[in-house]
Amino acid sequence: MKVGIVGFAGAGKTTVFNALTGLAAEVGGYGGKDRPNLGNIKVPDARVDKLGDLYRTKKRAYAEVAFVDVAGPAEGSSAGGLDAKLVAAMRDVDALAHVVRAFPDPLETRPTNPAADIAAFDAELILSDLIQVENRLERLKKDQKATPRERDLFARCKAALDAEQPLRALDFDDEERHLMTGFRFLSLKPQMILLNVAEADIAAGIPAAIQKAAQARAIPAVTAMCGQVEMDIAQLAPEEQGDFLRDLGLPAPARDRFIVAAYGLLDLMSFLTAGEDECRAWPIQRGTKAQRAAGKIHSDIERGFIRAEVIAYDDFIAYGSEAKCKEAGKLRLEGKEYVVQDGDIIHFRFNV
Ligand SMILES: Nc1nc2c(ncn2[C@@H]2O[C@H](COP(=O)(O)OP(=O)(O)O)[C@@H](O)[C@H]2O)c(=O)[nH]1
Ligand SMILES: [Mg+2]
Repeated sequence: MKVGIVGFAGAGKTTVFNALTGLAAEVGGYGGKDRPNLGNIKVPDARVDKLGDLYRTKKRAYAEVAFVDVAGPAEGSSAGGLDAKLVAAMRDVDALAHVVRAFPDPLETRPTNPAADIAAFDAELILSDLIQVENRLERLKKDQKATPRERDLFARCKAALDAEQPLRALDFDDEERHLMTGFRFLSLKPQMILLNVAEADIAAGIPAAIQKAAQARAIPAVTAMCGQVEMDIAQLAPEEQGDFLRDLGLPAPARDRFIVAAYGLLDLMSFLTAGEDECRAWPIQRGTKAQRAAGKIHSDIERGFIRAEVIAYDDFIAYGSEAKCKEAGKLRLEGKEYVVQDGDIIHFRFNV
């Protein structure tokens, strides 16, 4: 699962990527760079920390999200538009984190207008999808084997795109989604907005107009950060970060909030394993059943699955230990069809 850090040139994508990863990819690279920056980022999870403290173990493992900073448009492409290569690269990711510039352009070539950029970016995605949908409809017209269902589906897509509506705003059933998977439509991908604000606006919150613009486009999450400041924080030694944040009046780096939001955007959640040797968060797709979830840990556990012993995280914290949860009847035995919930602490029983 991969989140693409996308947006117009100069919006601060690479800066944000550096802030997330603590790496130092070249910022302001407007031309010549073909290879995307790639990084795996740990999803902060206070539950893992708390369990680690209770079990007195230093070994803690977090879920991870892969982020890719798609290479910037080649030199000479217009400052506003999206480069074709960039559009193609976006097909490859599972969700889009759209970095929107809300700080003054250092080159002063373009005005700062985040609401307009949100719409303009979506218009590019919609146009790219529309071309594909129209091609598909043409072919379906000639294809004797095409079903009315499929024709209707793509006609419905075309009507929405013609009306400048992203596909993510429509409802599709499983069969329809299946018919569409090969296309990897850009406007169907879950999208969130990362408003890249000036240092002076760090504490200001998200303007209502931006919040509204996002909602109108079926974009569920907006987070704000100052990419530049976050990048500086990420490049400090951990023990220096606290002082720096205090000076800025920030409770925590904004990147944590952003990573957690991106994790949700991928429709991921975590179940937990806890013990003296390790406390760990395991990422699974929402709706995953117990036997499949077991396979995340090891294929042997999935194959030999007998049952899952489950304690909800909140119960564990309320009662303080596994033994006390058992006494209170808070340890549940679940079968392979059980749909795992976020924060379930699970011990799998299995045959070898
Ligand atoms: N003032 C300010 N400048 C920024 C911020 N984020 C990025 N920049 C500057 O904007 C320019 C483009 O940033 P970059 O990350 O390369 O943008 P990209 O083209 O989207 O990858 C660089 O000169 C950055 O230093 C920010 O939060 N505040
Ligand atoms: Mg860049």
